[in-house]
Amino acid sequence: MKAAMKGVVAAMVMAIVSAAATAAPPTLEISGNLSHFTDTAKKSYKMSETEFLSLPQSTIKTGTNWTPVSRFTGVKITDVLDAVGAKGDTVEFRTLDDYTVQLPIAEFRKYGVILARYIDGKPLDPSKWGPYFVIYPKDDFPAELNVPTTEAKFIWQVTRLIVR
Ligand SMILES: Nc1nc2c(c(=O)[nH]1)N[C@H]1C(S)=C(S)[C@@H](COP(=O)(O)O)O[C@H]1N2
Ligand SMILES: [Mo]
Repeated sequence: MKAAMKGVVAAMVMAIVSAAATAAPPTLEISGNLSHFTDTAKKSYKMSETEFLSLPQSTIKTGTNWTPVSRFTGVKITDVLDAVGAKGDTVEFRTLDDYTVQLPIAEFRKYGVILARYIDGKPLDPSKWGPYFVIYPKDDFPAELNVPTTEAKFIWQVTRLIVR
C-alpha cells in the first residue's frame, strides 16, 4: 500500500475509534420505590450497560408496528426490578423524546416483558429505538396483545424507570 493510502486508512480508523469512544454508554436510571441505590442521597440507581448485560438475557421474537419480525434481546423487566430491590406495583418509563407511560408490574410478570438492548444481535441505536426498548411478546399472545392498547406499551428510547 502507498504511504498516502495508508494515511487515509489510518485517518478512517481513527474516526471510527473516536466515534465509538464518544458514544455515551447507555446508563439506565432507576428511582422511586427501591431498596438498593448507587446514589443514596438521590435515592437512585444508575445501572451501567455492563451490569444490565450481566443479568439473565432473554429473547422475544416478534414483529411490532414499526419493525418486521425480529429477535429482541435484553433483560426481563422483573429481573431489572429485582436487581434494585423494587417494591412497587407500577413502573413509569421516561424516554429521550419525553414520552411517559405507566405500566403494571403484574403484566411484565405475566408476559415476560423485556427491556431490549439488541435487535437481531445489533445494539439498538438511540437515534431510533435505543438505548432500551420495552418489548411485549405480541406474536406469542395475539388474542391478548395484538390489540391497539398494546401499541402504546412498546416504548422506545427508554432511559429511566420510576417505580411507584
Ligand atoms: N419513546 C416513545 N415511545 C412510544 C411513543 C412515543 O411517543 N415515544 N408513543 C407510544 C404510543 S401512545 C403509541 S400508540 C405508539 C405510537 O406509535 P406511532 O408514533 O407510530 O403512532 O408508540 C408508543 N411508544
Ligand atoms: Mo398511542
